[in-house]
Amino acid sequence: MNSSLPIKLIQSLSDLHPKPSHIHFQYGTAGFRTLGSTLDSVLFRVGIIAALRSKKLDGRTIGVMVTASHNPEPDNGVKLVDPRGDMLEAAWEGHATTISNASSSSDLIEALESLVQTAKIDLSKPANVVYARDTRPSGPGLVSALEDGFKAMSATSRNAGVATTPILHYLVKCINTKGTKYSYGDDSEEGYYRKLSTSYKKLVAGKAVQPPLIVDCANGVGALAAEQLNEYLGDTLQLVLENTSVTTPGALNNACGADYVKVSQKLPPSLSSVLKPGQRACSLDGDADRLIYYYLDDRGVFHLLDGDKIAALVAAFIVELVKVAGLEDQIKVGVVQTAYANGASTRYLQERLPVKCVPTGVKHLHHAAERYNVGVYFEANGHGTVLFSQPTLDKLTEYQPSTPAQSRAVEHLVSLTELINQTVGDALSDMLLVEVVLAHKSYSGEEWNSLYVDLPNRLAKVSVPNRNAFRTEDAERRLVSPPGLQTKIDELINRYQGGRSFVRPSGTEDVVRVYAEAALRTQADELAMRVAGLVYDEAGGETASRPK
Ligand code: G16
Repeated sequence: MNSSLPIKLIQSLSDLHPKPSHIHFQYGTAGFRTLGSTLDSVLFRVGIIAALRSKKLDGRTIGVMVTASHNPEPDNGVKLVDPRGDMLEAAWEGHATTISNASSSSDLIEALESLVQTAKIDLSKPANVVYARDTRPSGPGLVSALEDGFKAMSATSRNAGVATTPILHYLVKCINTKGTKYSYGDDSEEGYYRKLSTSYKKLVAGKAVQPPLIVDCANGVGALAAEQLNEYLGDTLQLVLENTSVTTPGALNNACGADYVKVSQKLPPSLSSVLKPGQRACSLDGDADRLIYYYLDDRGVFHLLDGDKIAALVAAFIVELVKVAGLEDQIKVGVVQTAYANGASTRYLQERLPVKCVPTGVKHLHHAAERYNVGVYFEANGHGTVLFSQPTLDKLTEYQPSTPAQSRAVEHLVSLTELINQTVGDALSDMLLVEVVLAHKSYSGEEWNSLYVDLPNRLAKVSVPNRNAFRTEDAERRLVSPPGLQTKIDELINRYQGGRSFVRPSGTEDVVRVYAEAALRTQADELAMRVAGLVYDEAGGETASRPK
């Protein structure tokens, strides 16, 4: 067996994928993400890194997802998935950044040799990877660069084709748990649809069938998956799929999808003639890992049911089931949010449950949620899931209920553990979860929305020459750099009743993000624009774009 890097092979393949000299790549909030046309060398190198990560973990299968999720269509990206189906270990994000920036093939080999040494990788171990891509036009070309990376390391690879990000995470976990007592499911797309639809049917058995649900698929890969899921659901839930044009150039995430709805706080224009007052609708994002619900009231006014509202709905439902099951002393539920969580949601949840605030990025929320018996995590943008710890799963299987009501509640909890994609936020799994709770509570969108009243809020973004000049602390709620800017922001906040605002660099787009909320809509808008103005001035005016 070979115990050194195949230098000649790497060198010759790497020469086919030169790094553009003017770009610095960074493994950010959700992997590498930038203009698809610049990512060829990154994909090749990620292929090698995935193989090395697998070797480091004794040949366990690593996932690679080629997607830029909510970003505009010309962007693309790539992220690595660890064997449990969760995000790449943080230390390796640094390795990935270093390796992606090696300027020549020989520098690349030097960087790889250094990683092999520092991470103590036994190169004689096998390398196994599974990969997928979303529907972006740049996807096929980038995938072939990725495959060259696998080839350079003689990795065994499985192509999962065009799939949603959560399906890829699901496959990774299934492959790595296959044949063990922790088997997560059948490692196929069909296995995924079967697992979700079977548990959904169990959970809604005996409940009135919900009226059809309108699903805005963002013209992305979620359209293909939702179509499949619709068939498995049969007449237990009818999904009316909209924005399903996966091959129309420029359509992806354009004036539709979860990010559009959340940021603009309005209906995708394409739904205006489709959605009737009182009807439920939801939007997925470009790779179907985020979900936002909404409805129009009797007067046709739009109401948003975002990730915070999903967290409140779901957490309350699980707490109630745990209580009915007679397990409230043994199973503790906690919630994880980020600074973007609406202040009203945080207050609502804190009155009922432990709540933790962490920096943006599913990886941060996921790790914090793992510390609870049941950890409910959702970003306000609709990205999230629920994690049941292994001891909790064991407890649910071993528990001997003493009444029929307890028994039913435990069965429901067990079915929820099957319905929820516990590897990562999953729009389709989360959608079924929401539908289960609505069916059980007989809630309309309006009743769900009335759990608490959102504080008016506004998101804005400012393009700046160097977003890394903006550094934060306290779970991104305060800026430490540029010096003095936080003091100016604080002074502004103090002028607005119920004012809260923060500024942070995006990890997925080349912008600085601004969030603001206040007691009144006009004030939230004004505060956001004024804070964005401060960022714009600080960044040097001329080279920054006007806040949007
Ligand atoms: C990704 C991350 C999310 C994050 C979002 C925005 O979502 O997975 O956790 O909230 O980017 O991040 P940022 O504000 O740093 O740009 P997605 O759906 O685009 O993969």
